[in-house]
Amino acid sequence: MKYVMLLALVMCIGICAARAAEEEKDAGLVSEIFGFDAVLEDFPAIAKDKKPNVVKVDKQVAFETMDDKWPGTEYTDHFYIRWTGVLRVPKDGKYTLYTESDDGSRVFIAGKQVVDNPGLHAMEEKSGEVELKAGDVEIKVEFFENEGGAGCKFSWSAEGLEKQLVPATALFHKKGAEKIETAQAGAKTEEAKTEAKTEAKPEAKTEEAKSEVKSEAKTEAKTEAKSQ
Ligand SMILES: [Ca+2]
Ligand SMILES: [Ca+2]
Repeated sequence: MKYVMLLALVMCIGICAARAAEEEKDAGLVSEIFGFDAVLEDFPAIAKDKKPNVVKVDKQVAFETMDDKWPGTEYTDHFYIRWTGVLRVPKDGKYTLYTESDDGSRVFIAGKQVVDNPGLHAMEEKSGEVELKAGDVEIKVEFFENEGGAGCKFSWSAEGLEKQLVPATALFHKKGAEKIETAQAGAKTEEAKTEAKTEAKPEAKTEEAKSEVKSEAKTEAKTEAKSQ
């Protein structure tokens, strides 16, 4: 009897833990975008402490090639994007992952490269195979745009799973992972370019940005207080 109760307790803890783990994730991958002021002909080496220029969450990586500004940014050319989060795998099996991109892209699963689609080109597809277990696995999709059109699409297929864009129901990120400080909160691209050249200053700028935010918040608070 004691054994049965203990078993039930262990199972309950297991289920609760699994639920908690699921609840700690939000939909979409975190998209960190880095702008460059020169040609970008390959994946750039990004220093660990380098702050992205723009951070957002994308439900899917499903961008047809475009000449316009990349959604949510001022960038048309010379930028790099890193999408990170987890891929929710429906069942155990061998999966084929694909990127179709303009220009280069690649995919890492649990730190291991699965798709290699380098170089400068119009929309071009490359794929790689990987054995996956049902559940969440760490994923990183990288993409860079030099000039001309820019697009990136991430798809998958497996036995019983027809090739398709990886759906929003399979892409998540750890709650709060999107709260990444950007290189210049709200600064315009031109300013960003100047700043990038004088790399010593970003900290000072950030402090300024913070105090601006604070004073704005105060003004708002006052206005609200008055209206009440
Ligand atoms: Ca472009
Ligand atoms: Ca291009």
